[in-house]
Amino acid sequence: MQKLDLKIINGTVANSTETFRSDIGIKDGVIVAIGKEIGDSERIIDAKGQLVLPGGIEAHCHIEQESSSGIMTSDDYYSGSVSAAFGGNTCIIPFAAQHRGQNLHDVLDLYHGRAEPKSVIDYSFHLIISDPTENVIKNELPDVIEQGITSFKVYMTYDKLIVNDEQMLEIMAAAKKHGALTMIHAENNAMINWMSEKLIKGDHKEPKFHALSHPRTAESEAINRAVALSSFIDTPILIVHVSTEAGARIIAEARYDGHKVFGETCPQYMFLNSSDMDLPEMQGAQFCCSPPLRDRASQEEIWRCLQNGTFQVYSSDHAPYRFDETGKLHAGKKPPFTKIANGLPGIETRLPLLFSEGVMKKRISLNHFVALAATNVSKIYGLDHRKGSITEGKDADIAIWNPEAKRVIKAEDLHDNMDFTPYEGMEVRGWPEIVIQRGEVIIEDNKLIAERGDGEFIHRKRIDCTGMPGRLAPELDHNKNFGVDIDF
Ligand code: DUC
Ligand code: ZN
Ligand code: ZN
Repeated sequence: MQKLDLKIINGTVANSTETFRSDIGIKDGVIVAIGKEIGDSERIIDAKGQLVLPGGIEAHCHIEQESSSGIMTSDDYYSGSVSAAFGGNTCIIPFAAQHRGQNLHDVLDLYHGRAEPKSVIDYSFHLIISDPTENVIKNELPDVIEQGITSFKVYMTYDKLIVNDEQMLEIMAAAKKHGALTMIHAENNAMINWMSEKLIKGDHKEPKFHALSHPRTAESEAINRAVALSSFIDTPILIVHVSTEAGARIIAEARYDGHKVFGETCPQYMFLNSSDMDLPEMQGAQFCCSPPLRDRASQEEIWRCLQNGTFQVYSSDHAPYRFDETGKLHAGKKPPFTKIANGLPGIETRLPLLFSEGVMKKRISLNHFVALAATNVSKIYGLDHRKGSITEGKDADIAIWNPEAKRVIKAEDLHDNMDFTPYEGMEVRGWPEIVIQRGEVIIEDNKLIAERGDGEFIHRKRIDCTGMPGRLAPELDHNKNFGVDIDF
């Protein structure tokens, strides 16, 4: 028997479908043995009383990214990945953003150049598409997919990012043809602009009015439209950061009807609500994100939709803008809510919050937690050949959780480059105390052991829809449309 590099003994191991007592053997960065009596090892970690889980995969975060108004996130690939690792993650999928006029190859070169020398954990990118020219659709998108970037995000709002319905169809059709997934920021732009204008004209400019300016119906209308467009051509989509029950219900119904629709929600819609925005001075700006925080009843509804499987993905949507002139207050000390940078930090707190409020309070099972932390994302985003479960042959990406650890969340203890956390003062039970990436311990005793650039780019698989229900609209179906072949 070959000598192992690392062995984790006496722990309780959990995947998304089962929990079992076992030792785990690691060699050359890969899990090579699961069981008892698996041989000698250079190093042994005793995980008695601990939970041995797959490393988290954070599938929605904004790192070293310029917003469409030109504001840079406060985290670069070093601080962002370090913070992710301290929160139990071993892989991140941030966005590489195309701004109008940019070539996708240049965008990717830029983001590879940012991530490669700095990321301490493995990474991929989703590509934001804001300028779907013919060349982008016909040549650049297929190239990018070939390079292992198999998901794109499109925006139905924001004047500088928005794509119209026809452009969405073009992007979705290209994604279908070449095996990619389209992620959608679904909010009706006109409703938001209309409400914002009315509020500002009425002198309702404080941060809390941001929530009113993004009506619930703006979200559900856009989700409905996105589902109609994608099911028309029968291609998978994922609606990101869903904040309303109405939106979740459309996703649930679409899935019930056999359409390839996935849903994501985020901690801010489960642990925060719009009353948090009603703070003196500009402090409510810390809670401005899009879609916005909703009320307490919505929090419960979002929890329910997480429990019942309407959301397969749970991501932080970490969008770190500091509470100063580099971020939230880039447009002055007292800007109207329309000029406050949108987004909340949360890459380090995503999993501890869900573990504490979900697993420890018995709202979700440990296996469901693992599914949301890593496994579902690995399958949906084409990473499951490498990551997402504790299985022989997969990367040894593991987080060892102490379920009894108690912590109070404080900005000063977190490792991102932020000056606040919206979860300040919340008490959590359970924390990932040892984090292992491809067999190397990267976090231990509350210390970072990994070096800048230790993370690797992960080439993702094409999205395979085999086994997913779905059907083309009759107008596109050769057998039902007088035999016409529509080329798309
Ligand atoms: N959309 C995001 O996905 N993140 C932050 C802000 C936004 O509008
Ligand atoms: Zn978004
Ligand atoms: Zn986001």
